[in-house]
Amino acid sequence: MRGLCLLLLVAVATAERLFTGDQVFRVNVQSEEQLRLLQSLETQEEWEVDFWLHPASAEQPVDIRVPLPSVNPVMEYLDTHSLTYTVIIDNLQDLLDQEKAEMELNRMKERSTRSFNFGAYHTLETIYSWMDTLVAQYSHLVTKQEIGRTYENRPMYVLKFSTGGSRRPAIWLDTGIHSREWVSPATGVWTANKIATDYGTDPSLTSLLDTMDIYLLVLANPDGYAYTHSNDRMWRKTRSRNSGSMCRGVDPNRNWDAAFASGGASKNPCSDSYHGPWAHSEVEVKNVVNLIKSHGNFKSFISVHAYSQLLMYPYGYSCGNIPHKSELDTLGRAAVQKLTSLYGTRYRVGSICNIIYQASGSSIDWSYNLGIKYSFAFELRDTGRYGFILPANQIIPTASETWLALKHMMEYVHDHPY
Ligand code: INF
Ligand code: ZN
Repeated sequence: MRGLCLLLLVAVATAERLFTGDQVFRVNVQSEEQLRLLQSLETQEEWEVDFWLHPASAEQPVDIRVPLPSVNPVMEYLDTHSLTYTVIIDNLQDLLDQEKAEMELNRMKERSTRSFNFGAYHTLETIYSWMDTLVAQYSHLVTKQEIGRTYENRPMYVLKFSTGGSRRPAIWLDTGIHSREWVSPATGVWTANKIATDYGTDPSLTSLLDTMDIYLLVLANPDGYAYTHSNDRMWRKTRSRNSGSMCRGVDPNRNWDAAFASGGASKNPCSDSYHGPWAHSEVEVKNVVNLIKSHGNFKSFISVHAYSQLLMYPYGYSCGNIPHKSELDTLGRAAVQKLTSLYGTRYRVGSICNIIYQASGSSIDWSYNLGIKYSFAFELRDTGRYGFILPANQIIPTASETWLALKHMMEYVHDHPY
C-alpha cells in the first residue's frame, strides 16, 4: 500500500502539463484596429491565450498558443474581426513528445559514450556537470563562480574566461533568462566550449582574452528552466511566489531598475510580463546586478533570447533614441552581416521599442543606463515555424552563426575602449 501511495505522490508531484490539441496560430495584423483587437485578446484571461509573439506593429505577425478548449472561440473571434491567420502548429503536444523522445535517446547515447552532444537539449543537472568538465579541461582559462542562489535555492553559476589580471575590462553574456527559450542556453553551452577551444588558435579571440575577460551566465533563470523540464515546457518567468495571488513567477526581463513598472510590463502576477513587486525583487536578477556593480568594469552586456531573429539595442522602455544610437545601430548591422554570411539567416536590427514594442524593466536598458554602452539583446532562431520548440538539429547552426556576430561585437568592444 505504502508503495502505491509513494508512486501516486511522485506521479502527482511530477505531473507534467500536457498541451494535447493546443494549436499555435500566426495572426496577420493589417491595421492599428486589428492590433488593438489582439491586444484586448492578450488581457482576456478566460481563453488563456499564450502570446508567443506579442502584438508589435501592423507589419509584424502575432503568434499565439491557443489551448484546445479555446480553439473554436478564438477562431470565431478572429473570423468575426476578419483577422486572417494560419495554423503553424496543429498539435503542440506532438512536437513536445518528439522533443522529449529525442532528449531521451540522446541521454542514453551520452551515458554509453560518456560524451556531451552540443546538438541536443539538456537538463539543468547535465549542463551543470558539463560545466565542471569544461573547467577541469581548460582550468588555465575558465573558472566557475557561484554568483548566488535562486528562489528555490539552486546555485547560479557564471563561467569566467580570463587569462589573468584583476578586474580587467569585461564582457557579459547571459542566456536562458526566459526559461522556455531552450535554444538560448543551448547556444550558451556551445559558445562556452567555442571560447575555450578556440583560445590560443583564433588570433582575434586570443588577443581579446589577453586583455579582457568574458563572463557567461548560461542559465540565468535556473528555477524556470528546471520547471520547463519537470512541469511546464511553456514556462517563461521565475518561480517566486506572489503574495496575494495564486500565480507564480515574475518576468525576469521586466524586473530590472530601468523605468521599472512603466509602460510595456504588466502589474498582474498572472501575466507572463509581470514586472514583480519592486525592481530587482527577483533574486536571480539581484545576483547579476550585484556582480555587475561590484565588478564595475563591464564594457558590454549581451542578453540572448529566442525567437524572431533580431539584434536589438536600448531602449525598450521608450522609443526615443539613446545617445549612442547610430554607433550601436552600425555595430549591430555589421554583426548581423557576419551572422547572415554563414547560412543566409536573416535578422532585423533596431531598438527594442522601435523594432518590436515597448518593454520596461529590461536587462539591457538597465546595463546601458549603468554606463555599459555596448548593451544588446539577441532574439535567436526561428521566425515562428517552430518558435520555442526549435528542433535540436538547429542548435549548432544557430550557435555557429550567432558566434560570428558575437565575435564581431567583442572585437569591436576590444578595439574601442572607453
Ligand atoms: N523578448 C521580448 C520580451 O518581451 C522582447 C524583449 C527582448 C524585450 C529583449 C526587452 C529586451 O521580453 C522575449 N524574447 O521575450 O524571448
Ligand atoms: Zn525572452
